[in-house]
Amino acid sequence: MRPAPIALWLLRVLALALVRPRAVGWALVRAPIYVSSWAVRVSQGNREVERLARKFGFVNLGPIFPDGQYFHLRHRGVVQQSLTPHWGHRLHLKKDPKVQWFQQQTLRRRVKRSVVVPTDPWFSKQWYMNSEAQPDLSVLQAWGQGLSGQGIVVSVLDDGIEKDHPDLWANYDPLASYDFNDYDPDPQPRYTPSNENRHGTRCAGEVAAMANNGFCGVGVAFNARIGGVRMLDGIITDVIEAQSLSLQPQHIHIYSASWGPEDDGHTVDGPGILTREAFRRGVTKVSGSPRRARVAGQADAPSPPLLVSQGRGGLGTLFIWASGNGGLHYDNCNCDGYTNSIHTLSVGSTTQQGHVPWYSEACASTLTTTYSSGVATDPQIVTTDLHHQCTDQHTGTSASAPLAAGMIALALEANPFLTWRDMQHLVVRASKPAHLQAEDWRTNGVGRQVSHHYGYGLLDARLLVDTARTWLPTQPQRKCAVRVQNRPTPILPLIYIRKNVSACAGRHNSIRSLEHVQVQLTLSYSRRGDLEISLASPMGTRSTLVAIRPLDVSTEGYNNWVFMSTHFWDENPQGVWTLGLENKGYYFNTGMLYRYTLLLYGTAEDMTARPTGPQYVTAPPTSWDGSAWPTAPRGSSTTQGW
Ligand SMILES: *[C@@H]1O[C@H](CO)[C@@H](O)[C@H](O)[C@H]1NC(C)=O
Ligand SMILES: [Ca+2]
Ligand SMILES: [Ca+2]
Ligand SMILES: [Ca+2]
Ligand SMILES: [Ca+2]
Repeated sequence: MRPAPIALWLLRVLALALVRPRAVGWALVRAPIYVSSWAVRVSQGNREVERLARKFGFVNLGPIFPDGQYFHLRHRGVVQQSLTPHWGHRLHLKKDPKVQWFQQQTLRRRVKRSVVVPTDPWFSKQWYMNSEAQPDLSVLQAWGQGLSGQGIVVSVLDDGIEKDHPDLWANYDPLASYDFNDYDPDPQPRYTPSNENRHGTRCAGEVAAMANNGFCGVGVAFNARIGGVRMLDGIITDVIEAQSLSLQPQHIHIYSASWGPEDDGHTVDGPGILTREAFRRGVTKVSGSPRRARVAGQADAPSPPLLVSQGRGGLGTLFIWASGNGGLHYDNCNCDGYTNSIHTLSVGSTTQQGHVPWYSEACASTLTTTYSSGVATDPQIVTTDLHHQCTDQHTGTSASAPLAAGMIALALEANPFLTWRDMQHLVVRASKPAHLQAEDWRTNGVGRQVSHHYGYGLLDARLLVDTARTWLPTQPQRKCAVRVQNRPTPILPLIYIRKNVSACAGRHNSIRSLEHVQVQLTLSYSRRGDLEISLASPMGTRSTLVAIRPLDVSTEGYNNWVFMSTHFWDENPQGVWTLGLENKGYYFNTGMLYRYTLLLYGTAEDMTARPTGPQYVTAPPTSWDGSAWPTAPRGSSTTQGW
């Protein structure tokens, strides 16, 4: 029984319905939104208009042009915004012999062009945003719709933030900041001759550097509030990571992190018990222990379990994570338990020319990609730097995650009711292969192209915000665990383990459309890095869970390690799953597989049945202005499908 998530989901649907007019307003590109005002042309000017107004209950707002032929009327009894014209008044005006022409007014979306292109001197160097790169991140198009991250709070978990920087100070948010290295509220970086603590300040500027202030460039979400958590400049413990990731979870919407275990190509490591708990608390509701109310003279009576709200008012914290910089060491980000967590949205990198950068790590858990640096001749990222400076030399995968965090801030401004899972669905849909080059692009079972280098491809801000506006909430997450094997089996040079899976069909957690898929393995191997592990879905998508890592000579194997793949997103999980274990190295390698569990996450909904592209809400056939005509009251729209 999972009553709580379903109740929560229903609440969210209701909340969404109540505030939907915003989304409806945006849908007017195709569907007009009628407002409570009319333009009318009458034969005898003001006298006739006054008569009309009295007769049908309009307010005469006067002539539109000085010659007094066209008049502006408003009707107080008509809802302010509706998806259908007001048929009653239409009929009245049509029948009146003195009315020569009339038109119920509709919303027109117009944007001030002046705010669209920032005037900042270094914006011309921001090739990934100023349409110099083709395609770029489409940020200009999202700004052109009036989005700039207003009201969204982002925190960069790193080595601090120069909070008095001339391009950051106005957006700096002390409530989204803390110093866990010195345990004080001030995350100002520690200054050293080598400027080693410039990283957090650089990442912060990518998200929220100020616009139109005559200084440096701009952040993707230049009106977002930005905080910094100083936690990488000192000893790092599970406690410090957990505290950083759960700082002010009701205030901070998005955490951006570009750190993890060493990218040395032989580490297999993930978050500790407290940090895993911090992720879990960020996105799922946590039951506290039942409180016992002591009433005088009575025995202890248990009260209902205390529900501690999850991050972002129950919608779930957004953790944006860099995929890793271990490319040179043939590292694989699926050996990094932070980026491969289902709770983090992992971001890879590409160069301006669409090449895989030398530092980039490939793995199946990467969801999307943004631009970053490449070889010396490739342009790098422009952002704020220590000592009130500006730099055009920010690099690596850690430059990509903050760009994605900024774009996600724009999407959250367009629709503040997105859950952490909604956002991942949107990112899957708003990422495109574009010109990104890789040898492993494949089309998965639902027709999307996906690569281990790039996930679903280059993230497109315009597509992301458009899809965000009209997104129908995803149904509660379901999890189906399939224990495939727990008897020791020798790992031959190549073995396949096939399992016909019902995906919990007929049970409360039956899954129709996949989100994340995890494979939990315990195995021994004589040389861990030589073993390539892959997973193929019933729909024929093959995903590499870990490729060979030549530097990983460990004899420890994997102990309950969880690999994750995003490549099966929206596929139907029913049918035969095939795990492949293959020796890709030293001929005499041996090993034993002890335990293999397949963990499927997803929903009961057939996500492929949703219309592609932005979706439109439909109006119910009800009326609240007393007329018999179907008008859609502002905010009471229902969504399709249920
Ligand atoms: C998998 O199991 C289902 C249900 O038992 C069955 O209908 C289907 O034929 C099986 N598929 C294969 C390939 O064995
Ligand atoms: Ca401090
Ligand atoms: Ca600026
Ligand atoms: Ca790594
Ligand atoms: Ca992840």
